Amino acid sequence: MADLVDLRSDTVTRPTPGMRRAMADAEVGDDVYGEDPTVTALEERVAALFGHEAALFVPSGTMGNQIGMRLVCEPGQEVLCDADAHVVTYEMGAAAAVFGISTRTVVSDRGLLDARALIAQVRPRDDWHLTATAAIAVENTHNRGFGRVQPLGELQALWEWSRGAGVAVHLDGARIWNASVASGVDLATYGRLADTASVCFSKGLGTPVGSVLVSSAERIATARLWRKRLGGGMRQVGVLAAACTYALEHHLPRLGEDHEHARLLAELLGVDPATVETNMVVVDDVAAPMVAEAAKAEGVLVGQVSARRIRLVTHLDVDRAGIERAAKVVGGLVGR
Ligand code: TLP
Repeated sequence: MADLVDLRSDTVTRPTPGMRRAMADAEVGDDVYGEDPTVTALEERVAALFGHEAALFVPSGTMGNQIGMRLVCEPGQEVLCDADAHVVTYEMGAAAAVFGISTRTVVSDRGLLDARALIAQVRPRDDWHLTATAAIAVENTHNRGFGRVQPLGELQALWEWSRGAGVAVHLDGARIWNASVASGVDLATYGRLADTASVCFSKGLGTPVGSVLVSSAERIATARLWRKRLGGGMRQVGVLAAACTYALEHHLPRLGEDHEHARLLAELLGVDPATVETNMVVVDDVAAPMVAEAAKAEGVLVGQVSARRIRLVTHLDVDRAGIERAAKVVGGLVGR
């Protein structure tokens, strides 16, 4: 059988030979002592890219999100977000389980940020009865929203309102790179519309691990304590930071290819192209477990989002031939 085409997620990529060499060559030190030069350089670079003062290298997007939210929300206060947000869907209830943070959700149209709808739900800090809304979490691109890019106008409207209201904005930017490539909006513009932002290298950028949390210098100093407390203090971790630096230089510039592949896949599967803004293709009204199993038997892996929905995510380990093969296999199974 030809090589497996794994479209379950863009997290499944393996480090390329060039990335492995960069990892092997990395200068390292003990990062808990703040002595790993490769980590420090990455943190400085990412902070600058997103227009923030400081950054912290963390093991995962989940840790970046959860510490990011904790920096702007006290136990007993709430974070408001949309009902399909990763932070409340796929992070194992961490905000409540780990930090005592309450979350409240607003139903959205496939993840689309609606600043007014969120603002309308915000609860004040000075009421004796209510759980105060300390922060709003935004996801860009939106995972369960089929990789949708959030409209810049909505992000700006939320940010401008939040300054007067004293409510913080956290950005789950696991795939902010895809948003930037698709929209042409630069990373710093997105970064400046958030108090805290978590960005991932282990999705479209293809590293084996690694996320970075950006914010003010003061908040990042606190984030460093939280990371250690959670067991996320890492030692000679420049080997991983080097993979991230490599990815910024070699994989970020090619990310548009993944979007082209997603569009091609959608076209071949007869999926509405309007639903494909970045690197995800979602097919609805299918018997997801059956399709996933039968596709696997033919060497194509797809993600099951629900009983009736599959997700196919393009990434750096899948080329055009792989996309065509996947389309043939999956198209045959879903009758499109
Ligand atoms: N998403 C994963 C799964 O958890 C669903 C995937 O395969 O898409 N924010 C967003 C928007 C994400 O999509 C993810 C990962 C994360 C955060 C968490 O990143 P990790 O897995 O590094 O904790």
